[in-house]
Amino acid sequence: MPTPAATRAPLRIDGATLRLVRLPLVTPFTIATGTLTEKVFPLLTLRADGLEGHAEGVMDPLPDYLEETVAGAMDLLATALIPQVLGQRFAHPESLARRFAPWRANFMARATVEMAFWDLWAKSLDLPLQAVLGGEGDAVDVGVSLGIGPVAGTLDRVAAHLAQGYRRIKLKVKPGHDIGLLQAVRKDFPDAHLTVDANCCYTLADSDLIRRMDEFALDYIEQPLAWDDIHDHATLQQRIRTPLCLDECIRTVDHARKALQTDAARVVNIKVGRSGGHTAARQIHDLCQAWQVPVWCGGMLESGIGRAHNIHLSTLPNFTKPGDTSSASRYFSRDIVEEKLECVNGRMPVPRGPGIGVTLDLDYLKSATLSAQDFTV
Ligand code: OSB
Ligand code: MG
Repeated sequence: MPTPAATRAPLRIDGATLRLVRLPLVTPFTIATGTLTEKVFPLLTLRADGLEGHAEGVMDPLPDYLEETVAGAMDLLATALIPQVLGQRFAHPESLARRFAPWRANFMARATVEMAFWDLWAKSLDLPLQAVLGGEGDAVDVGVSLGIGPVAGTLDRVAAHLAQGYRRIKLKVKPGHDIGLLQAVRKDFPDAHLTVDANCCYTLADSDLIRRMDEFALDYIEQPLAWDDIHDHATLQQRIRTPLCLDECIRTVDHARKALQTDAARVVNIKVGRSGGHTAARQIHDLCQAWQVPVWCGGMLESGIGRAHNIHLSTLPNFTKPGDTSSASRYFSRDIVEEKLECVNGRMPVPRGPGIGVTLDLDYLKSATLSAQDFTV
């Protein structure tokens, strides 16, 4: 529910800009399904009353994380989602999200519009996004997600990030790059908070192998099985001691409810950009809190715009495990926002100011923009 202070006369969306942006990654990022060397994403700006709200889409160019793609989302945004809200008045972001209710799935594309409106709406109230979401605090605990690479190099990266104060290390795994990696890392770092993320690359036929991960005292195992299979995760949880954490499987509040009811997730990774936006992300957060299931905020290698959204969301009370929102400089040599989003001793400061608290670096954004389309009423 909106807090009493967070109400206002309806805002009319009187313009929008949809850009396709490309940023090179400092180092390639490899997960079980493939390697990213650059980040290509839709960046949406919504306008009202002389204010602007921003958000980015978290889909990949290929449907290798979930089914959405950058090209598909750009088309859906331009032909359906943006026209559905342009010229319309909304008193609250929840009423905007309802405009998309008749349509199926496409939660990342929907989230792009919904999150841009949350930023705009918070700015219209002159409040930080965290305040209108119901979060508090100046900084959030974070860890890092380390992509797949040679074991020796991974050991060096684990050491370097622990030395920087990161609160947990998440290792990407895949068949053939799992037990041996864990043996090496656990031997050198006996006390580190360690997790693994399989990005859906195992099946129930690998239950014995996954059970061997119990001996490494992992905080949790993230998304070992198929992206759409809560049921099989529930079966797997009966066979292992380590808590399961779901990522890809949780795209709606209903998915979260089913996972909790079947004991398929004892931890939940909430990604606002994967779940239709802040309204649904907060509902998933609240539901997990009621079940006493801890959550943490995942990431999708976002630019400063998506990163700032993630940080604000992470200030809600049930985000009790370190998230993936690490320093922007780990991903990009230059970001499209003016502010530096850098961790201090494993804590990411919350950007100050209204809305998401970051501003576009328009010069650099221009050079990183592949296409731009303006929408007016
Ligand atoms: O599964 O969490 C994931 C990156 C791309 C696609 C999927 C995932 C990830 C990460 C990186 O783990 C998180 C981040 O540092 O932004
Ligand atoms: Mg994941």
